[in-house]
Amino acid sequence: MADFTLYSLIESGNAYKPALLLQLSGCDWKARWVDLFNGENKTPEYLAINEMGEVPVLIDHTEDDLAISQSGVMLYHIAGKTGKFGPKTPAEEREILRWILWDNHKLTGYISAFRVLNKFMNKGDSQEAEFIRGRMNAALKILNRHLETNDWVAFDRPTIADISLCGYLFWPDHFRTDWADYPAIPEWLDRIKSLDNWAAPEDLLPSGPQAD
Ligand SMILES: N[C@@H](CCC(=O)N[C@@H](CS)C(=O)NCC(=O)O)C(=O)O
Repeated sequence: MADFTLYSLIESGNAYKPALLLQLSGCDWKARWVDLFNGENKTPEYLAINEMGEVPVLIDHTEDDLAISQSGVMLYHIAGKTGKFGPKTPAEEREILRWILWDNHKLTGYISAFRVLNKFMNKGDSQEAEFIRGRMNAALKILNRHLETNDWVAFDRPTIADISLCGYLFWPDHFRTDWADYPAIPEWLDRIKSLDNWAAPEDLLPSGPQAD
């Protein structure tokens, strides 16, 4: 049996975050597809492993099938076990957490909301979409400005902060963004892509049920 199972699906950038860390860290893991679009994440069976009804969920089989929700917590958990891409001091822990919280709220939060309206609901031109898009653009501007003078988001090395923030960014067309407007972001994404063992979301996440 693999060490980890990641409940996930290809459409989820939040699932890509732990999947990418598992991949970059050389972990032994497998994906378990979740039928999110038909509401599997709201079934009693699913709520029993994550009361929040969200994807992803990480099961750590090396710790009595410990179930972890929230991608940021998974990133800390995996990095803590492998010793890779995590903080080395309490001050580093604070700095990385600062970016992961900002990502969940301001970057991924607004990108994923706009992307749902734009790509999956055909409502990309609605008033609510315009409001969310404005918040998304403000967050992209902040990230771009930070990356103009920093190769990596925190410190001088790649960390789980980079892995969290890049979760949706390999799909700019899904949220109507032209990287020409934020030129430091694609340069940073290229640095992430050049990490050993990097793989695209499509190569890591499932698009349907798989054989065991
Ligand atoms: N902050 C959470 C966000 C998880 C999230 O919103 N997942 C989406 C899929 S990418 C989801 O499950 N949406 C369905 C729902 O919330 O009901 C994380 O980082 O894990």
